[in-house]
Amino acid sequence: MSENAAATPTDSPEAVQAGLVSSAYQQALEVIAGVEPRVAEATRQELADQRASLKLIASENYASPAVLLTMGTWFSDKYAEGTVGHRFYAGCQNVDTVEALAAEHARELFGAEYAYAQPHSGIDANLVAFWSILAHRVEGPWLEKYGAKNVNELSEEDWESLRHELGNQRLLGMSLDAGGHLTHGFRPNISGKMFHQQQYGTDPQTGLLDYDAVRAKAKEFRPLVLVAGYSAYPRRVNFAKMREIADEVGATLMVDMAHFAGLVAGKVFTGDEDPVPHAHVVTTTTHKSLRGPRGGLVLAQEEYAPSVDRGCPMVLGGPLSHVMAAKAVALAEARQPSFAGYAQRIADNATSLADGFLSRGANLVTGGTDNHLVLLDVSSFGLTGRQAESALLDAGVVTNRNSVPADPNGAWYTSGIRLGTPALTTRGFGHDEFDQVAALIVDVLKSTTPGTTKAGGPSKASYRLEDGVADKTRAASAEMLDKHPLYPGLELV
Ligand code: DSN
Repeated sequence: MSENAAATPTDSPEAVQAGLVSSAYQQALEVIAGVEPRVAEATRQELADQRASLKLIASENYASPAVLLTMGTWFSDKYAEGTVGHRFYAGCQNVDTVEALAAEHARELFGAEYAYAQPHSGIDANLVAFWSILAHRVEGPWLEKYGAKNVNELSEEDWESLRHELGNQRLLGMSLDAGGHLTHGFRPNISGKMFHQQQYGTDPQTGLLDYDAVRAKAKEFRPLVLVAGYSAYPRRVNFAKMREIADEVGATLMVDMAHFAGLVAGKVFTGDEDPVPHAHVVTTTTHKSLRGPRGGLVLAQEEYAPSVDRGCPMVLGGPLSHVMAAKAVALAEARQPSFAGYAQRIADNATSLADGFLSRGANLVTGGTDNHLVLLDVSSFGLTGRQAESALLDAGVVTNRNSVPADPNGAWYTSGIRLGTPALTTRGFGHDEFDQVAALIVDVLKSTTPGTTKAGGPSKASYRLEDGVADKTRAASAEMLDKHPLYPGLELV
């Protein structure tokens, strides 16, 4: 993906491949336009927009044409509830092939004992994980006590007691404003409703995880599930320590590695920083740093495999076979030796981005990064996250606003901007370009002033960006983006 099209001879394998991809999409868009031209037009425009902007959303990436094309097939039309070789529908032999391949690649790539490729998304993967932990730890022993093979064999009275027991378990996860995810026990999410939940945060001075504080909280709360993982914490986690804590309190350790799965796959995170050998259950999405299709995945240690396998019908319906096929393709790509280099560049580029901010006087939560993301505290610019996000978007820089720890502006306006390097690294941006990206962002934020409300008070949403700054930023970005084209050689007429 990072190859520069300008340097590619027309008969090279890359150019031939780009010609095939161009022709595939050209023809597909013509077929679509024959039915609903506005969808074809929006699809073309989306490519143009993505090509023309600096995509810094930490959870986004650009999947390869092979992955994207795999999603647009007749596998979409097939129902296949069940598991490989054990389906509730006839005619699933080809779905079996792609699901088994996705699971095999996932096991090999991550060194996992078991892989389940059916979850449609990250929240689905987490729901499968939660319910499989409940099934393994609570329902299983309960059935054994009553000598029942499954819940249908329980009396109404025992079933009622079991339902109460299942709904009476405790979960400890990282709080949203410290960088955790809303599926890790946040009250408005189902995870915060189905469990009694408590949250651990980060050290108020350093912004870093304090393992002693997590341990103390776990000892006091004694959760069934300890969740580690994050979506806005710019640092690595010691999963060996998290497992020690889980073991001390008899909890199951579940790690959500959705954001950093690519760094695990590329062996940037190894040893204590690799969650797979330490966690009982690991979940991920496949479309972030892993560069696959939009979907989820569960990895588990063998003892949890039978309950994970019951993801359907436990919380899932029919699997998205076309997406499982694309997961198999993406995971095969991630097993190529070149993926490790890509993953390392993601981390190196994040360091360069962070250094670019720090050298220009900006404040970063935790003072830097050692993963794929940076959390910029924009309050020193006199802005909310919402104002900063909007001004940057005007200038063609796509980010998302994000809470910082103990955020005075709450989760809607926020005081932070989250920036990630996976997408632009896919395009081939390197050290100097990420430094320049930091310079452009600081320039936009310094040129933005908060607006006022209708009543004349300070607004958290409106803002004014000095004239000319958006155009200047777009022009500087275009120079870099043109050097690193998205889908080099893909041309639509
Ligand atoms: N929406 C994803 C993110 O941006 O981190 C996680 O759900």
